[in-house]
Amino acid sequence: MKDIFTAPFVEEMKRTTANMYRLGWDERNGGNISLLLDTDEVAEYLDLGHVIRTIPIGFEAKALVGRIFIVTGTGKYFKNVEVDPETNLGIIRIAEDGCTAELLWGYKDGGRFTSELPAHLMSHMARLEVDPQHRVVMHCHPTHTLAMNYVHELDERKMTHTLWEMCTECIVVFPDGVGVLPWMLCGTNSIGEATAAKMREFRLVVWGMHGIYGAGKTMDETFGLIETVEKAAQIYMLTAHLPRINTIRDHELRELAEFFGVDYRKDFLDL
Ligand code: 2HA
Ligand code: ZN
Repeated sequence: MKDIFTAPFVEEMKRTTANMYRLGWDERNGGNISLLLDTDEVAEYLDLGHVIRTIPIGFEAKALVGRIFIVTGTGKYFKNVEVDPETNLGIIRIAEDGCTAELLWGYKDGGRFTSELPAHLMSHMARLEVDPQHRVVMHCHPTHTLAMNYVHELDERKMTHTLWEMCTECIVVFPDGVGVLPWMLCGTNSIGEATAAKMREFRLVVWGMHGIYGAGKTMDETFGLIETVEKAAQIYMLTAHLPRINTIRDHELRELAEFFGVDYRKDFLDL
């Protein structure tokens, strides 16, 4: 059996949480990540017959039975994952009943997965239906994206359009746009269901006045999506109070999308 502390997926969780913390996206216990793992790969590191304990997940995730995830812990700080992954992360398998998580590793202090597990698992189910290669769900509180929520309409067409205008690469990176939810109580099945409904259409979902969710095939893709939105939101916040003299026009956004061959939300442009 290989040493779990050297597993690429543990390394990736450590590296990503550290990056997000240093970017200021995950203050205190803010943010959470779940990564769908390959069962055969996990078997190289863990005895899959050994369940440490079981934890109820609070809803039924039938479509994920048998699937294994590495997930950040509730109340845990991203800044601490790097130094103590076994306390701050856990590897769980969705049990046969679809309602229980079997802990295979981690949450060493008796902890459990993020309170946002409903939003994560429901988003995984939604994304896997539209993209079998999907693997990652990531949530955080990026500063400028959050600031933008207070001064920009929480409308997905308008917000996507504004973000696309802020950096040339935006429409190429997230041609599917950004879904937007109003402020909702977090940690609930309801916000999970609302997030998953948006995830059928978008890989990015803004939680009004809270933060953002990203989904992707890899950690880099997902991180890159959020990073690009955050950069655009930063440009917006640096310029929103100034007279706008120049902008990228809608016909130029279309030109970009067509040149790079991306399937973009044509209904989000005024052409
Ligand atoms: O886990 O970010 O939304 C802390 C949060 C809740
Ligand atoms: Zn949050």
